[in-house]
Amino acid sequence: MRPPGTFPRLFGALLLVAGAGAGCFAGDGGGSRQGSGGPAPGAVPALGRVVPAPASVKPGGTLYTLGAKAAIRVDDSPEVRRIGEYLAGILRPSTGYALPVTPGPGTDGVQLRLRPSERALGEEGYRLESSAGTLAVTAREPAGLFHGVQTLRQLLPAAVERRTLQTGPWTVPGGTITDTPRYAYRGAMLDVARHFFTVDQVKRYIDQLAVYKINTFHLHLTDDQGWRIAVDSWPALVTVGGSTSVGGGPGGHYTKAQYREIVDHAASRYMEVVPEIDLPGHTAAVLASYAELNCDGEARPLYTGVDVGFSSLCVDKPVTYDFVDDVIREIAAITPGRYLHIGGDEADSTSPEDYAAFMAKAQAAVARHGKTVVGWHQIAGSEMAEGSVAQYWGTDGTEPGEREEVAAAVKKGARLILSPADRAYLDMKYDSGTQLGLKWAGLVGVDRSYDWDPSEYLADAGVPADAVLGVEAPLWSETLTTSAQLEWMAFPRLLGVAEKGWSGARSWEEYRVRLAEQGPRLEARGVVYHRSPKVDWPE
Ligand code: TNX
Repeated sequence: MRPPGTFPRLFGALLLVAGAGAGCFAGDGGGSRQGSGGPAPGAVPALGRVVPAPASVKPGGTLYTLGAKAAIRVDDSPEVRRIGEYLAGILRPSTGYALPVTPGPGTDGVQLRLRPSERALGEEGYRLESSAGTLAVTAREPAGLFHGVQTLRQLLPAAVERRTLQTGPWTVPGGTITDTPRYAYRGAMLDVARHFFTVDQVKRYIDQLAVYKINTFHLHLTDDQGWRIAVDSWPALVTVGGSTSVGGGPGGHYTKAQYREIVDHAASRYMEVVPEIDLPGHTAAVLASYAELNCDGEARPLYTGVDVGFSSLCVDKPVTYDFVDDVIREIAAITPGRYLHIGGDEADSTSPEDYAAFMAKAQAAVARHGKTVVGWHQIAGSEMAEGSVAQYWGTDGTEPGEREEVAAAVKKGARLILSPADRAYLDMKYDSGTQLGLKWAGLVGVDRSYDWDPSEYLADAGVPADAVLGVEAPLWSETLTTSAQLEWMAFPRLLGVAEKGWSGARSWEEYRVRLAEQGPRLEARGVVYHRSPKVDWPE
């Protein structure tokens, strides 16, 4: 474990890279180079230097320059106006321009418009057209406009991301981007159970995920070391179960109002929240809070270590299912999203028979309260309802039998989220010198975390590409206590997983060119990141 307070000294050095990206897009509208779909490494056109890579990039024509008199012209609807204000909020401090958000006609400035007839853009796609005088983002749905705005901010000089007045010119390369996602589910998970993170810390993380078109935020709300969400019918879950964390430090929990605040903030970034209540293992905090939930009727002590697999709810007791139903009902009631995650991993002290019996009842409770089940892939060891979702977190070393169990569930109608631990786990150490994080799934450098293809990943076990709903990058917090630490582990690997989700498979050699340009942008937004030696970061 990392001794408290030892944090990579890199951060000071990072602050020196100010504004390095400014101007690097200027002047390159030249139409001769090819778009996406396989440009030679290093030859990515300026219009395509975006993460995740857009589906189609057609450079050409004159670049757009955002001028002091520009307006943000929006459709006359509250939602498009709100997206316009969000964009203005990004651009005003650094440009110093007024950038009024105005409904109504006009062909100059930045235009944000919904066109329901543009069926090909789907629920999340957009088109961005850049030329002298006008920059237009068109989408069929508001989520698409929001994603188009994320592309736009990446096409402006990196200094635009600063919160203080900067020098332009504020140019966007000329041409057209037409972009839709490869996968519908593009997730990131945060473990607030091992260490607790405040609402503001969670919002900050959500804001950074949004830049890379992540659309699902999975909150791991309960584990052995802490229960982090208030449940009215079982109040000791937070007063006792939420009172501490790994290492015995302070605990914390969200009230229902605070949870709603997170959900609302995520929704404003077009992200759906998936709450996770981890069952029947990872429940030491529950067993410490309520004596009657233990088979022998005696409360267990609170747990502040980092072992896994030792706790289990009492599968034979009727009160266990009152508890499960109450918790799922209350959490479902404050969750507008489709999914409720019931964990199911590492239930090593529950017998396979008990596990299957328990999971059948827990899944029925989720259905009763109107949600779709997500579970870690061990849930495939129980009967899964058609349409429910298994989250695969195996590695290259996972036994074929375990993969085949997942494939069998898929054949019966389950769908998959891929979070292979030796690629997508943001808590794995980057290299042998990394002080933070764990290494049970190996060292996961930035290149390794990028080097996989979700559609092929479980093909040899018999999982067809169309069973894959998408990808997710989990961030477990056994060793992480501050936002700076979370960010250093997540960035830049999160970008690669986001790109797997949005763009599908692409080559590392091409990606690393685009990734390098994100360094100054992360830095300008004040995000701490790991300057992996595998990337030629601009200085
Ligand atoms: C495995 S992934 C776990 C977590 C740990 C994580 C650490 C999963 C479903 N279970 O309990 O926090 O490894 O990397």
